[in-house]
Amino acid sequence: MKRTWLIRVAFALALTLPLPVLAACGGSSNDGDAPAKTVAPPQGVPAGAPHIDQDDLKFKPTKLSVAAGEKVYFANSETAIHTVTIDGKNLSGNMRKGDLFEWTPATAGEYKITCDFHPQMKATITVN
Ligand SMILES: [Cu+2]
Repeated sequence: MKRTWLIRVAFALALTLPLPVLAACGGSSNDGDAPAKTVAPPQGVPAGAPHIDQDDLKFKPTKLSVAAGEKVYFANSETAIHTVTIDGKNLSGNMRKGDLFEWTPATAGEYKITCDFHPQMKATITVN
């Protein structure tokens, strides 16, 4: 009967789905200040691209060095709304979870990154 078949499929899925989730949770927790581990970049950020994550009401990492003309990605990974405010100018607007903002500095220098909503959120990007 069709119903039996459906139940079997559902049961098989229930058995297989949790395994990758459990495997992904196996690592130790990361406090954010711990040395960066090799983790996948936030969704939408190309592998290896310089990026800053907005998570735990922090920018992660808080220091980043890039070359002039190199694209920097900012990703909001949590439900709190953040901004990417660079040297006092809100360039991103409100960023919600999953939003990406791209910024390509043209000029070498040191740029202060802040969030309009969370004064404790600070990062510095050095452009060489
Ligand atoms: Cu914020």
